[in-house]
Amino acid sequence: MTPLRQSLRLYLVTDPHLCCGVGVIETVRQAVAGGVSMVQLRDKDARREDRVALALALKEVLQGSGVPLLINDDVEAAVAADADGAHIGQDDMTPARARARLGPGKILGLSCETELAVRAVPPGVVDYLGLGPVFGTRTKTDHKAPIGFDGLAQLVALSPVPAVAIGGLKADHQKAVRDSGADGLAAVSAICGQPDVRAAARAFSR
Ligand code: TZP
Ligand code: MG
Repeated sequence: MTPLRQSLRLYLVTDPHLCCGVGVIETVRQAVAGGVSMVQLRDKDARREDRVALALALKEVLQGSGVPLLINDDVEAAVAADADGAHIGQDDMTPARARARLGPGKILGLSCETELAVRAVPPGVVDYLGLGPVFGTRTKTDHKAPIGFDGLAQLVALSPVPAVAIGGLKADHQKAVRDSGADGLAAVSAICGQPDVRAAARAFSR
């Protein structure tokens, strides 16, 4: 298994509103203690300088853990913070442009909701795909229709790169995600804001 596939196993995507109890930094600390293997800083409303500052703080938390830190949407913030990579959507900077800004050594993820989008993934540019939403979710309301596990399996089969499932996923979906062929599962609300973040993350690795 390549290190990236391993990192995709349990992917925490942070949400500052859901993490409001202990905060994003403490949430990440506890989630990594619970077995999270990759972290994405996702904060749609932050100013870039605040996003970069938070990324730098998260890098310190993740230092020595082997857990990569990616930044959602904001490739320039990922460059400024020297994060491990960036995750973009269909409406963000193009994958080719993001790759050019990040350079070859960084991880680039792309969200795809449809077969059309997966088929359009440019070769040799993107490292992994985020596929979903598998289920409807209150965490992100502007998504297309949920694809379910059958839809997920179809997109995974088409994906030219490793893939992670997202959208309404809880610990007991782990097996269905694995059966779809995806390399891992990304979660926001099943971990962020849970009363015991570490235990919530650990529930996924059981
Ligand atoms: N992209 C597709 S669904 C989603 C994102 C960022 C949110 C997933 O959140 P949750 O709380 O794990 O359902
Ligand atoms: Mg985006």
